[in-house]
Amino acid sequence: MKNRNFAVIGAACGYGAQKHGCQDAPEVLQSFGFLEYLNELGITYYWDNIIHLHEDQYRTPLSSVSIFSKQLALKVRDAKLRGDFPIVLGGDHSCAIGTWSGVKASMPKNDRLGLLWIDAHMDSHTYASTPSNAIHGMPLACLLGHGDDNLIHIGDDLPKLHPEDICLIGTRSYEEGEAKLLEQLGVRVFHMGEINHRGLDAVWAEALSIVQRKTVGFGISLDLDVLDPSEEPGVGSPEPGGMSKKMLEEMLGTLKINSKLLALEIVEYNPYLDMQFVTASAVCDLVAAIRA
Ligand SMILES: [Mn+2]
Repeated sequence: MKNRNFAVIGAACGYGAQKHGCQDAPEVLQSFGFLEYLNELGITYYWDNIIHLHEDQYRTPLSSVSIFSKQLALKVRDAKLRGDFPIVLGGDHSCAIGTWSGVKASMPKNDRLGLLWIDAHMDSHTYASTPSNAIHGMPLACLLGHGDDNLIHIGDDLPKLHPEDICLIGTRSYEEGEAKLLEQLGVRVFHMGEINHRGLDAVWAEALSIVQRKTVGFGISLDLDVLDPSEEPGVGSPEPGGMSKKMLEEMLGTLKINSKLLALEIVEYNPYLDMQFVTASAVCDLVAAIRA
């Protein structure tokens, strides 16, 4: 990836979460020195204004996420069309709707997009199954074409992802309704238990083959809550029993020679729950791992 510019896109989105905080993540990461860190690594990047809605655009979480997703999708699409490598800094995970709709919009219609969904949760609810109505619990279902009309037609009317082109890694907390949807669709879920049993490298190899089998390339949607909260406190919805940052860094490091990686998003950083910026540093380290 050495010759590609990074397009760093801050997505100040908190409309999808119940807890306050993730919307300030891009600004805090910027002040923390994320861009200086890219400089130190010798990465050339393009930094755009952080996307956030104006107060008068806010009506309901649903309308806000919908408007936000359209704006984010356009930015991501344009970055791809320039030939840059988009790195989206969330935001709560509802920003995934915009990120991957944007990547898809940059591709020829029949080209398929793979996606690694690295997350403690499934994020595959619809309004019919959600216990909380929080949209950050729905983005993966939306990208598969299941969900509210205002969220599944960003860019065009087609589902952005095929169930057989994606997989979930690190899952350990979910509700029945979303698990059922993924099962019906035939989506491969690598639960944390399977990772502990087989080892992350074995699971990683299988996951990479799934997302590349019928696609032209794949993206990574990385929810920081996949990491163990004892190590990384600064996340929106912490769940015990996660993977170590070191393990994940090693796996991301295997992607350095992989030109099929189309975009990366890192979401659910909650600066108000972070301690001494340890999770902010983790964001930098995880980006560096891919580039190294
Ligand atoms: Mn998530």
